[in-house]
Amino acid sequence: APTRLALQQIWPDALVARYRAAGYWRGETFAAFLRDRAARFGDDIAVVADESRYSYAQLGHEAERIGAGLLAQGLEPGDRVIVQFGNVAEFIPVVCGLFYAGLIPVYALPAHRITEISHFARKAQASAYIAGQYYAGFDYRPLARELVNAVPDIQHVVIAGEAQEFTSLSALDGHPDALPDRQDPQAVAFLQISGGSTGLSKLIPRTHDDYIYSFRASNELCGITRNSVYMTALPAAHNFPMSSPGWLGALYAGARVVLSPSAEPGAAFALIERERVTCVGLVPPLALLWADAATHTQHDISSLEVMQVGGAKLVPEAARRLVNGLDCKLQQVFGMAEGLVNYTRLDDANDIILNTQGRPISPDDDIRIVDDNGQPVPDGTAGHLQISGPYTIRGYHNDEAANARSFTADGYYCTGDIVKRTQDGYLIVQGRANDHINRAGEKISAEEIEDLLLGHPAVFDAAVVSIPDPYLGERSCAFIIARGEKPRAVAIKKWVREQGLAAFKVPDQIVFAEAFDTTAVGKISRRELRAQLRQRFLEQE
Ligand code: J2J
Repeated sequence: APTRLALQQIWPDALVARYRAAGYWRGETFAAFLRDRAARFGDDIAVVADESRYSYAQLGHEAERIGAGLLAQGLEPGDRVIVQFGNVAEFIPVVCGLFYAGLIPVYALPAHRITEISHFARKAQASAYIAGQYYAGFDYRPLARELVNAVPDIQHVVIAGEAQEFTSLSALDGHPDALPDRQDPQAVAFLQISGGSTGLSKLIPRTHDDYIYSFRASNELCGITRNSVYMTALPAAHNFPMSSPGWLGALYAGARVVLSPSAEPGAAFALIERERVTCVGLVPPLALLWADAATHTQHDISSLEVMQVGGAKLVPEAARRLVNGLDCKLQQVFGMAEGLVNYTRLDDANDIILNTQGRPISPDDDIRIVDDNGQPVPDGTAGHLQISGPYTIRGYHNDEAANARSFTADGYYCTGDIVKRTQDGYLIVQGRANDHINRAGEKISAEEIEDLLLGHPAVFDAAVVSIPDPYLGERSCAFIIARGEKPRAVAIKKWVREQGLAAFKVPDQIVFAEAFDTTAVGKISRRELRAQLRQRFLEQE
């Protein structure tokens, strides 16, 4: 069947042999390692969220109940299941339950709304949706209702909390014997979502072998052991706090995971004190906020050993502020849900930690930095970053157009990032080649928002551009040519919000323009237009 085929990632045979021989791919599966930890670390606390605590044994039991319960509902191993939770107690048992059942999680962020969720459901041909009743003041049941109407393939909806007409998470029940006892470690284990550089987010198929390697190796580079306490302060479904080394790395090590519902320093510091957190991953704006708050907090956060910062560029001046303001180690992380992750090493010299975004996890991460014509550039020269390696995908799920754009003929992933490499093999991120807005680590596709704006009756044309922002790093600015009378900016923003999409995608700023420059021969490209608008805007400020 075509969907089965699409759920494979195909590395060339020679690379498969190499990755196995090198011990990167060990034939482990998620279900197998989780079972093993439940048996070995039974009474140790695995997950802390709000007032809930799960020991490794309890997490295993919950996951078995949920996994077997979903199969009893008629789902079959290999089916895709959209999972949408905030940082709450149910999230990790649900994901582990899906792994136990051989079901394929599709990770949505809590901020996603019907536009994104129905897109994921269609692309993944998902048959189920699991969410919490409420998170951050939003009720997910009406969204579930809309989803079922929009995408008939969604046959099952499970809600944690008051489920109304849907199945309640707590009511799921099934016999563990129904769970598959073996799974293929080379098969796709889940679908992660891309930052969305062009158009809507793509689905990223990751295999057991490749992903487990990435966080097992990350544990070593981030100092995660059984004694560690890892805090997830960013949304737990995001690839960074999931796998670099993330809560999965922590569970792999037999460590403790603390889910923080808020990344705001007051709340997070209280949890750090209570749980003696040792490691946390943050985006640059949050890291700076934490460093400021740390200077006058009442809380004892001295247990913190490592603060990782990634998702967006940490400029050297900001890195210096962190190093000076914090009593723990700073680790820069430059990663992507498609694969490659770079870390500064914990024992690197300050100069490297402040000025680079680290170097790859694996000796077999094959980094190519090329010019606009695809020719390799020398070290120290900026170019396009392309990668192939033991945990980098060879293609997106069910998206030939994106694959034609984002992968070279010989299978390298074109990251869209412009980087340069130092002589010691560290990478420095310079910028990017495609037009997305990196809003405090949340990636927004300019094209996606432009397409949406063009649907507004009063919008004749729109160009969405990233503008440097002192707090967010970048914010989004929509330049709009009105059709007829100019609408009010607030009305446009409100309209965008009502289209049912993640709030972080609503343009931060709207600027009306009389016309766009389409000089030269005929029209200039969207890219040039965006660059021009950004330039002119910055000159005026
Ligand atoms: C500059 N740009 C960065 C950094 C990511 C670990 C850490 C982050 C992500 C992530 C991740 C950057 N400096 N330190 O998945 O496992 C930008 C780049 C990159 C894109 C990927 C992980 N760290 N970026 O952010 O899939 O442009 O993953 O290509 O969300 O974020 O975004 P995403």
